[in-house]
Amino acid sequence: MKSWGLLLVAALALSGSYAVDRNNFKTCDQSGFCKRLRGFKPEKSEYTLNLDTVLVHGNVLSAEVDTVDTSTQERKVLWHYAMRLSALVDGTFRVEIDEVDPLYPRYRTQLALNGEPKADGLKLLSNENGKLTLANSQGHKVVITAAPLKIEFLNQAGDVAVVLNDNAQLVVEPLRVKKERIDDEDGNAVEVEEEGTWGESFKSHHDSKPRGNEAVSLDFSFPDADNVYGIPEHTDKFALKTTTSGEPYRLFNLDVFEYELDSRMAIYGAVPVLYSHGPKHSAGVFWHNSAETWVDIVNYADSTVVSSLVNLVTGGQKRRVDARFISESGIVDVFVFLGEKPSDVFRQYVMLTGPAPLPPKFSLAYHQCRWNYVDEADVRSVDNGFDEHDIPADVIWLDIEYTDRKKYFTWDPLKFPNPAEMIANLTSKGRKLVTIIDPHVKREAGYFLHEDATELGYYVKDKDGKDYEGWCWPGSSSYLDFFNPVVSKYYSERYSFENFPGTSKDVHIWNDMNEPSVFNGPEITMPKDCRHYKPPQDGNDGLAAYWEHRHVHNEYGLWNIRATHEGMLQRADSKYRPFILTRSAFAGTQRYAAVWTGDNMAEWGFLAVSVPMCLSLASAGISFCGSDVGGFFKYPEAELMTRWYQAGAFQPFFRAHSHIETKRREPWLYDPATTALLRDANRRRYALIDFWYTLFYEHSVDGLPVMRALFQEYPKEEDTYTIDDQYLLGNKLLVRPVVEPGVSNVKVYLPGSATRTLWYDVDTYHAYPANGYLTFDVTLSKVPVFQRGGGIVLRKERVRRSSALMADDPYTIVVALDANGTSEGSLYIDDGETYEYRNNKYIYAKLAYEPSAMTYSFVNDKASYPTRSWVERIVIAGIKNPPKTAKLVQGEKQTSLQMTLHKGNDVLVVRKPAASMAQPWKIIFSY
Ligand code: NBV
Repeated sequence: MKSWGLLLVAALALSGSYAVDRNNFKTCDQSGFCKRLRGFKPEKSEYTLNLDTVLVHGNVLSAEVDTVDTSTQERKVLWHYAMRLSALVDGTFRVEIDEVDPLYPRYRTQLALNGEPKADGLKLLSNENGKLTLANSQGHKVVITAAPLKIEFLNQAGDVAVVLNDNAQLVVEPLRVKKERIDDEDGNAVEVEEEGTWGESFKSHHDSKPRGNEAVSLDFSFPDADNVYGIPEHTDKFALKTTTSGEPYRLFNLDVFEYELDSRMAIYGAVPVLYSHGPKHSAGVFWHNSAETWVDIVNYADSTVVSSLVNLVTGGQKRRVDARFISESGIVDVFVFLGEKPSDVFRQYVMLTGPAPLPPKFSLAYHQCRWNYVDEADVRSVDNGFDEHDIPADVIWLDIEYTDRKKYFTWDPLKFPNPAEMIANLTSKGRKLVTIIDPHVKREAGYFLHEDATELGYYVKDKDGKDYEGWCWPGSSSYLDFFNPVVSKYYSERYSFENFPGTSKDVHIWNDMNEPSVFNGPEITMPKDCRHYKPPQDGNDGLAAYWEHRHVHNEYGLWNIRATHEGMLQRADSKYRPFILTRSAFAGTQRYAAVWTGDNMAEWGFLAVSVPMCLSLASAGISFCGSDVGGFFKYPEAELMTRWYQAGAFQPFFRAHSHIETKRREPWLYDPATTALLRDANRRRYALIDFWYTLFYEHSVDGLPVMRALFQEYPKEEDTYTIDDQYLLGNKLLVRPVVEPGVSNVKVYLPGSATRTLWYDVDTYHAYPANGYLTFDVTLSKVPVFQRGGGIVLRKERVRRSSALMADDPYTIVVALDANGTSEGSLYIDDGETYEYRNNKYIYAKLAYEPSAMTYSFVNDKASYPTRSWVERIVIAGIKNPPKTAKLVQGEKQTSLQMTLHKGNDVLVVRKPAASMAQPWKIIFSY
């Protein structure tokens, strides 16, 4: 019998048309809590802070918040809630609202935060006229109005940057006991619960909702904001749109087959962080909740927002955006970031959820994937193909077909009989292998994983407490319950070299389908009434003894990759850095894995959307992002393939991938001219491999996006606020990929000051003053990439088969001068794969150019690395007054250097300085 998965594939091949089946996924109206809370009008009750209960202790203000009945004079208290407001370091506050005495504990998201947030001081400044005013130690203020509850956050400049509950959309639905039916004398029910409270259906699926309604919601206002950003993952623009006349943005990790463009539908990832920005300041909120969530946005400047609403809410002020988060369960738990600049709010979020650690260097190079490389001979021939065609590549990937009939941690005995040998062949060229491990487990007698999990009770349970069974690639499947530490430990151990035979430290992991994807489940995922492990506690029985999938859904994949990460560390005694690629994503994912944008299509629109999608993920802490180069479904013709390689070469995660039913498309299968263009794109990537590595090192320290929106660096320039077809790498390169067919020119916005900022075309060194939009000619081999004047970028121009083989190669240092004739940059070097950098075995150096001298100096002089790399050439672009002589000073040695001036474009080349990069050096210029 064919498996469900193959039937799906076959259906696609036969249908020939590609479009998401929207019927498989809920609209807000089909999702009980979304419809209920979106329609909520706070007419009869309000949330009120009880001023008599206020207590400020340490960094926390606690108080009781009650819902009161506003329809009568007595203002009867309806329900009691406990509120905590905590001041945290770095301009961050946290607000938690839970029931005072819930029927069962409500779920608190567990893995998103990178440890306990650090406390700041909190002082109550005043308590008068129903208002409390507080301040942290940095001068950020909080003003709490008691009735109705409203919380205003003021930044250091004294501006109100974020307001909670200004629109009175705070809701915490109390947990209740299901009432038995009560009939009147005629046998009619008198206590009729609202429909859907204790169960709801979607298509053929019924959700038993044993806890009833338990949704939460809150609104946020951002005065002075022009736009809001974030809440990935969607295929929409980076700047979020007003949702009043359509669907809200949905955050629910889903495997959406043939997902569509320009959509607010949920797809694989869900990171509930949102930022506001305007010329005055930036701010942000992180909605710390792992349940299904919908987000409504109202941007009062949008033409779709009627002026009567603008007048009513803002008094006519258009510069304001409101957002409202609605989640199916959990508590209200919000972090507020007070900026004030975009880079501040991005950092504030990342410092809570943890920056991505330094990735192994190979993972920043080029990856070759396909569903599937069919056997060992195929892998060998693809690997050789790169050498034969002189195209650098670091990694070959194996998709699900390498396994013994979709049993993960096994190899197909006929097609992959000698994995160790196959891998050794790759590693001899400095290359690596990535294999896929999906989270579904084939329910097959004799399969160790299934037998262990069944025997030991390691599977997620269904609503009745039996092992949950769904359908996925292997057919009937079950899913490990990673929420149980014992299960995660067991799973981690499957990655040991012993348990996953044939693997070595050079085999890395791809965790796909971890939303989780369940072909026959509601919305292609796990039923919400499935049960997950909860640590046993006295008195926790019945509904208090487990979490439902509804509570944890968006963090399921995070638990999966965390266990994988742990396993990969353990398999090599924590010596080597793991590389993991995940499809589902949540807050904190960046601590363990890179993310790609899933099953896109070989269409221009999908190439274009890779930029806003990765910008949005990067703003949410996930910088290591890329799309399937070439497009997963369908076949990219030469021009699209060329443009995708050129774009991918300038995006953090650079991997070509394709669907099993599509025509093979390794770079040499195109016409020779196209192959040459694809080769050129890869070479550009490899030439900049140390630039990328340095960016990711810096990212591991400061958490700032590697791929950044223009407004991050130019926050006052309003034109940049909605630009999402070009971006910056660090603060040095500006990239405008060509994502349109048949164009001979593109418009590029060059930010900065017209009199002070220069942008150098990286191919010609021609300098363009920042001047807003300019039109640039492009050919098929040309992609507009500019280096900022004032920035130094290091290149390696002897391109080899893999990045590992380039480790000792010399550098070309490209110095782009600013208007003052100065420039600076940085370089990070280490062994590329171990944790020895934590023992000071690395170089982090600053490069600085001034007319009198150029210096290469170590930031941490206790750290060193015995690199054999040296300086082959220094290119100084934009030189107005070239020096006459140059002398290298390194240690005791002094050497006179040769220079050549290229007049037409003001470029001075210092030839072969031959300075070692293992030690600091200085070049002194004289005039
Ligand atoms: O494992 C097969 C594919 C994989 O190639 C792709 O990259 C994933 O996003 N996988 C999804 C399963 C289903 C594809 C229709």
